[in-house]
Amino acid sequence: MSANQATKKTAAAAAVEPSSSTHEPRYNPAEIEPKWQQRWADQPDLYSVEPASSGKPKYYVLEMLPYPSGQLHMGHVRNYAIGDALARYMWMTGHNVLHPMGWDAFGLPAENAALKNNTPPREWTLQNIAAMKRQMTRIGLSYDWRNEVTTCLPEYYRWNQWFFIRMFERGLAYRKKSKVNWCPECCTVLANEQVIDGYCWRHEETLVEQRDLEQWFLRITNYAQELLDDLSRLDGWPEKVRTMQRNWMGRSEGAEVVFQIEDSASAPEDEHATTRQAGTAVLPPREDIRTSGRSVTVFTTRIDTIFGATSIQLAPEHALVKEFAATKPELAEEVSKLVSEQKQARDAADIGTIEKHGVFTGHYAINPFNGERLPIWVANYILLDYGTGAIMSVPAHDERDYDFAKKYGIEMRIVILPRRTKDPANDAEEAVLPYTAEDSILINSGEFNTLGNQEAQHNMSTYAEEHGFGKAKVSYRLKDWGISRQRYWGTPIPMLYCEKDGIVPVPDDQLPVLLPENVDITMEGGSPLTRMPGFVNATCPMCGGPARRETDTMDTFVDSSWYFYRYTSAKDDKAPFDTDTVAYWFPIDQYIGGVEHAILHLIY
Ligand code: ANZ
Ligand code: ZN
Repeated sequence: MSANQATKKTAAAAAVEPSSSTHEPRYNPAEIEPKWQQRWADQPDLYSVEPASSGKPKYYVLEMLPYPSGQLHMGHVRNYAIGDALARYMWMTGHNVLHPMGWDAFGLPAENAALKNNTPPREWTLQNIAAMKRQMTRIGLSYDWRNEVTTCLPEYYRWNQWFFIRMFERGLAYRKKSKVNWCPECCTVLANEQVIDGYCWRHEETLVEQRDLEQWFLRITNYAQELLDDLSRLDGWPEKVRTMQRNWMGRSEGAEVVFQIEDSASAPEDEHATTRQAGTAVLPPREDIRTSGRSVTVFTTRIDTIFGATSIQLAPEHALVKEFAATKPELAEEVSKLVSEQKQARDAADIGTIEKHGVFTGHYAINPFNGERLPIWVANYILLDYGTGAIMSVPAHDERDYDFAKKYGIEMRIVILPRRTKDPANDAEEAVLPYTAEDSILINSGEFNTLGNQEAQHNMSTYAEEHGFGKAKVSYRLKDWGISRQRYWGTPIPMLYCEKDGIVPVPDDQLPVLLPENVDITMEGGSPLTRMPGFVNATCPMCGGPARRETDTMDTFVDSSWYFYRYTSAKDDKAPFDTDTVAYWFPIDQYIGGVEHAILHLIY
């Protein structure tokens, strides 16, 4: 503001408030703020919760907890000013208010800062917390600091470990092979944030690969339907957020159908397969077919189109492909190309859009609805970890199958038409493919002809179930939550590996498994924990023999998946929280946070 403007403004103010001086500024922060800050500091309980016995109605204001980067930014102030105003309003209207704050204090930036400035992650983090807390206090945010939560301290993360072991005991925490980002130059696993457009952040010319590593998962898919159903109980949440969550869980109603695989030794000399390279056409049913005893199960949302299936497509890493390739080196080679194409696509969404490639396996499956022989292909657009990793391909009625079939000359057969169809033969002739409408009627589908697609889906699923080759099935996009990180600054996963007893949890009375300090953080060779014999070498609680300690740490979303319970009794050292106190404060009356957390953080 220029001096001139300032004078004008003061003069205007003076006009409405004649008592204030024209020369003194009306608001002098340097004078007035320290005065009130001191008054607040003199009353440390000013914003503390009262006991339930106060008889006042309770009100829980929860704000997303910040990552302690070192300085508040305007985004924080915007979010926290809302919570502050609300909490004050609730106090003034006679409520018992819980208005807590904490620090989402584990995570990669602390390790990067440690590398850069040679400060240990713990020290760097705690300094940042102190600085941000000073700022919050200075702007007068009304927090109950008695219930402060700092996720990187053992008082907190011991309960992550305790929860993990409880989940392990119930089969909800488990290990399986899964893909990680691997930089062949660094020889280490990279976090997603360290992969920039598919390249290593430290090696601009090195493409990051996907490698299989044994990792820990939480079985959140057990709760997919419950999560979805309960979205309708989230009154007052923006519809946008609920829609994002619904899409993330991605419920699909469809069917699984089992196709028997033909015994290739018994298969007749097949001119289609040999002369036209790859079994381009569907072959008619044969009386003398023998099956190999093997089968492939597909997931489809359009079982009503099954008479239009003209091939089976497998994900490149499907178990059956490995079997087929074991005796066929040419196939193995082609498949490994498809696998690496998928690896270079960054995520599932990309896989759907990459240039489609595939290879014929030389094997056939039998359509259980009409006995036709369908060539089995491997295709790069089929995901291993959705549905069953295998599909029936219906090129006349599916975009991706259409592109693929067109490229490889695979037959297309029309089996659905618009309901208004009077002359199916003619309309089929004139149909523009792919014809993908939901609302349609069946043709070329044997006893199911003329049914509407909904009825057909129902009848065909039932038919498959009655004949023992399929059933109605719901699939979800939601996947189990991979929580292993090959990093230092996180909660150690409290598990041991014993040669004799296998995977053994750390006994409760040995918790917390402390994260060691004085660690040499370098990027070389994965997590620094693997290079600390004092951490890795442990004793098996079952047999007393030597055991190796798990060196993976937990994803920081584990920390932020339950901090809002901890706020209700943050100093409890007997339990993660007290159920009576939680029962009093919950449900949270108002949550304030950014929409960027609508999925992942808020779902976990
Ligand atoms: C045959 C079919 C015919 C299909 C048709 C669609 C249309 P949503 O709705 O997303 O669940 N599919 C199944 N598993 C797959 C996988 N692992 N990778 C790639 N595609 C897969 O999609 C379900 C449909 O996506 C399934 O239904 C299957 O193609 C395909 F006219 O089966 B459908
Ligand atoms: Zn043992």
